[in-house]
Amino acid sequence: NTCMILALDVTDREEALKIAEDVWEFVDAIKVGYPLILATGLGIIRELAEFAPVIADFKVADIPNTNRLICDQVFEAGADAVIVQGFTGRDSLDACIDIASEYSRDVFVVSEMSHPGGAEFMQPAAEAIARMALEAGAFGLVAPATRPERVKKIRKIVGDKLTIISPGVGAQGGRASDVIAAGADWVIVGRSIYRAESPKEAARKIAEEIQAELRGEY
Ligand code: BMP
Repeated sequence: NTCMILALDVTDREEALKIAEDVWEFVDAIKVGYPLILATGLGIIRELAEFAPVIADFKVADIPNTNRLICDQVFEAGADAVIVQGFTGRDSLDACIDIASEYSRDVFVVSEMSHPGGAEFMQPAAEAIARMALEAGAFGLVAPATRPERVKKIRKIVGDKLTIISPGVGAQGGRASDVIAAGADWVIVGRSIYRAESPKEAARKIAEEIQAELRGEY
């Protein structure tokens, strides 16, 4: 368990597969989203699943019926988990969780986003979204590494019942060890790895920082 998820936001298939091959030993999962899937097609999910479980980040945010149709496609394509928005409400979330449980797959719910704008409208709703995700039986939450104090707050609300994955490390200014200390289970890292001269070394360094934090060396 490396406590790290690679956000693979490149738009070239060969590059994506090369990076996955380089860094798989340092990551527990690979997150793919619109950039890579729109560029290369849904088939990339099965190709990447050879290296690690794949989390499909479609930030699903529609009415229940459309959410159901989207999640069905995502799981048929081989994704192990899907990321959905929480602000669309309980019925929309329930639709995603229903389909996920049919496939025995997982749903992560975004409570509040990591960029500065994520504090404008989402932050005031984040704690209620976290409670809803807990009640609805989601697998986990996405909470911002750029605001470790918010991760701490969300962790208090959900206890150890939900897995917290946290983007915003590196390029967005967050520090992996800080957000792990605040209660995140996994950090999500994109640019700091895939844009590094050596993605493998970059991943190794962040993995080591996390392990040192977990050993209490920070
Ligand atoms: P990077 O490490 O390059 O900043 O990438 C972070 C990844 O996490 C991106 O794929 C982004 O879309 C995603 N993400 C985020 O940065 N903040 C959120 O609140 C939710 C996300 O899914």
